[in-house]
Amino acid sequence: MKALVTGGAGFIGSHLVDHLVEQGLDVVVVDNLSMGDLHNLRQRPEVKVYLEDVCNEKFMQQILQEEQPDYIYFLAAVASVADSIERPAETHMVNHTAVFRMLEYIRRSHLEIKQFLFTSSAAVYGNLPELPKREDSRVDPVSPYAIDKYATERFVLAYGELYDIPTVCVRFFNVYGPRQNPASPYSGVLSILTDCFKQQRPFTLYGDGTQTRDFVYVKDVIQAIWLITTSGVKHEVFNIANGVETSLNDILDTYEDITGRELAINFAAGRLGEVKRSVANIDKLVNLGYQRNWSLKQGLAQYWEGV
Ligand code: UD2
Repeated sequence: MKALVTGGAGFIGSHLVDHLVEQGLDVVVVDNLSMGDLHNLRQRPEVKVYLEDVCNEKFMQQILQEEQPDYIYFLAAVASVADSIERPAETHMVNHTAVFRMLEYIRRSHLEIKQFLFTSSAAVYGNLPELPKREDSRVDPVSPYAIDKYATERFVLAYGELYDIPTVCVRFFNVYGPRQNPASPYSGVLSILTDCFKQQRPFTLYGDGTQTRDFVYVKDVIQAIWLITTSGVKHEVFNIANGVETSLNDILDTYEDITGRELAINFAAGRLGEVKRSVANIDKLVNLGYQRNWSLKQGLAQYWEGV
């Protein structure tokens, strides 16, 4: 069995690659290292890495023909709302067009695949008040990033149904864990916080810290993806989250306990257009057999231990 992982040198992608190899699969990675890092991938005979852009249509078609993957995990993305607002046309190419072209190629060339999994985001829910977010909750994608994710989901599911391609979509909430890059101001807050604790430098808190998120440890994310693959489910959308709402203030307290260090905090104005509260309903995943292995406390403790 063979899997193609786009974005496989990235934070979540590289954990998925490790898991797929453990499960006995050969893995082909396509990554242009715009967000990813080769250090995330150990050299192994089972893993072949192509340093290419998923927007290179000819290359992607060639890879599909040559490699004939059984599973396709599309994780390559410009995963930043802010970046999508700065560069909507460029991010649209990666977050939408590259996926659409791949689906179209699969359709035209009648490639036999066992599962095509597209990774979407909680961003599609936007700022609507209903909580927790269920997969059938109303959506309100407002940034180019969220619009691309939602539009692509629709194509992925419609192609699945119309042309009998086993497709599935997942919506990531706030994923954290080892290998998440803290370097950009739009990096995940827990990677930034971890770096602040490690370097003993102050953390900038946007807003009053009462905003909430649903933080999910990357190992649980991989467990969820693998469950979705092995269950053979198709033409469905799944939230991937912890199902627990946590405020930033609570995170700061918990993390201070874990590290035994005190953090200096700079307060700054809340980020414009940001979601105030976020939490997922994960019943659909649980009904598939998902059992959360990592509470926030356990995940953070393991993350910190490895730093
Ligand atoms: C997440 C996703 C984003 C998009 C969005 C959709 C990540 C890394 N980002 O953005 O891609 O899907 O959800 O809603 O998962 N914060 C600080 N200080 C910092 C950094 C962040 O106070 O130095 C705050 C930030 O203002 C926010 C919270 O921490 O209230 C979480 O921020 P984030 O960037 O980790 O994630 P989020 O939910 O804004």
